[in-house]
Formats: sequence, structure tokens, C-alpha cells
Amino acid sequence: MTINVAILTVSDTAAKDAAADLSGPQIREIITSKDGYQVQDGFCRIVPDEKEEIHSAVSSWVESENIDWVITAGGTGFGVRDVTPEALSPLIERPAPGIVHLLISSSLNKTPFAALSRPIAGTAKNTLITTLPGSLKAVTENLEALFDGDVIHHALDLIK
Ligand code: MTE
Ligand code: CU1
Repeated sequence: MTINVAILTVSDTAAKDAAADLSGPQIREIITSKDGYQVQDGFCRIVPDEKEEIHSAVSSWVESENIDWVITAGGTGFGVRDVTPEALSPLIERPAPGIVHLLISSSLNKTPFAALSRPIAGTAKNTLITTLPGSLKAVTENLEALFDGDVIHHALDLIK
């Protein structure tokens, strides 16, 4: 089984200068180091913190029915421009509060600021959507939590 992953970096700064995006490439590196996971060309995108752009990027991946897992990075916090959860929750058909709980509880073990992330997770058609905070450190820690104990693998197995 091959898992196709798409990565969306949500950041005003990175949307202006792709070189400023450290988290997207980091996610790609972690994902492609795992057996059976791939990120095809063109499936790493950057959008600014704009609700419509975030929604339409992820929606097109869901509609394509070729993407098993969409990972977003950034825009989950309390800043006035942070709208990733608001942009994506209308897409989610089946919310996964357990994944949200896992992300927040594991992150709270790393930093109390984890309380300031507002992640959402769930499925849309046969795609799992997870929203990670934007920093390099946060995406690394959050992916570690998801891969720990094969949680993500089992989740993706069930929706395939
Ligand atoms: N979670 C983990 N595991 N590690 C971190 O360093 N940073 C926090 C939090 N979650 C962090 C984390 C911080 S400082 C913020 S402001 C929020 O995620 C929201 O980040 P975002 O607005 O980039 O999505
Ligand atoms: Cu912060």
C-alpha cells in the first residue's frame, strides 16, 4: 500500500518567499523517509493565511481522490491572520477529535504554548486532513507523535 501525501504550508511570509518555508520541506523529508509514504511532484504547496486559498488548495486535493493524507503547517494559532482551522473545518465530514487530542497532549509535553494551537483533524471523502502548527520544531514533534505506535498508519489503513 502506497500512501500519497500532500503538504500545504500556510504562511504569509513563505507565500512571498518560498525559501522562508522550512516546515514544508521538513515534512516532506520526514514523510518520504517512511516506508510506503510518498509526496509526488506538485503536491507541496504554499499559500498565504487566506481562508479561500487554504480551502481551495485542500479541497482540490480531496476532490482529486488521489491523496490519502493532507498535512498542513501553520495558521493554527491565535494570531489575527491564523485561519487554517476555520478554512478547513467546512471540508471535514468526519471529525477526528482523538487525533486532535493526541497532537495537543503530546505537544503539551514539549511546551505549554501547545495550548495556543487550535488543530483540527478528520476525513473528507477518503482523505485524512491534519493541521500542524507552523514552526520547524512543531511539525517535527507533531509528526513524531502521529507516527508513534503506528497511529497514523492504522488510521490511513482504515480509510483506504
Ligand atoms: N507544538 C509543539 N509540539 N511544539 C511547538 O514548538 N509551538 C506552539 C504551538 N504548538 C509548538 C507547538 C506555538 S508557540 C504556537 S503560537 C502554536 O503552536 C500555533 O502555531 P501556528 O500559529 O504556527 O500554527
Ligand atoms: Cu507561538
